[in-house]
Amino acid sequence: MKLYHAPGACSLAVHIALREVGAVFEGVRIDLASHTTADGADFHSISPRGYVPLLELDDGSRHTEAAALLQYVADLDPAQRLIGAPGSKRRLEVVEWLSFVGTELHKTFSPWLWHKETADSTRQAVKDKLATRFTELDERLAEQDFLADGYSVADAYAFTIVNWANVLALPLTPYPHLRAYLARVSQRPHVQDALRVEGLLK
Ligand SMILES: N[C@@H](CCC(=O)N[C@@H](CS)C(=O)NCC(=O)O)C(=O)O
Repeated sequence: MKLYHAPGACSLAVHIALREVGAVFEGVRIDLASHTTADGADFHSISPRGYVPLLELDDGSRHTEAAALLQYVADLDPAQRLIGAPGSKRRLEVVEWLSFVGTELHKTFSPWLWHKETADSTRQAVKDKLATRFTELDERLAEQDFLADGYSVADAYAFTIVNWANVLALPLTPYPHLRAYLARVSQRPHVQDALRVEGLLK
């Protein structure tokens, strides 16, 4: 397998999950500013939308969408319990959180807060929406250590996206449980490995 990814981008979640299940994979780093691979190839010829993450399976097929890739990777080793069995309540819960992170967090941050041409009014509306979602997460994480019952791929995804608040200097001080959660997830050995490989550890 090959994971096309960029340091600290949403692809970090899939990178973490691949390590959690012990998958054998090659990481291919993409420069998202120029949409090129390290050897100068045009990334659009590989990923027509120009997006990471993209997972290339050993049969050569290419697949996208973080939430889908996370489910696929979690299923590679059910013993890791990164997602529940089909039809189980755990699976429903994990997929529910994957969808929440994808639609309520990931696509609220991105592209709006990453593009300097975003109007101030839009920027403020996005920050207000994120604040309500962070409050909800903070309340949940006051009650339990992870989003679902036990660590799952939804946590790899949430960890990756909520950390963008730190990069973008959005204060997380009002959310002590969310901050403790980020610290908890970051200490997982495979999360540390992924952060190290992506050059994100100080
Ligand atoms: N719907 C896609 C979105 C992926 C996405 O937004 N990727 C960003 C990085 S986090 C990207 O590659 N952006 C490059 C660009 O906009 O050209 C998914 O959920 O995987």
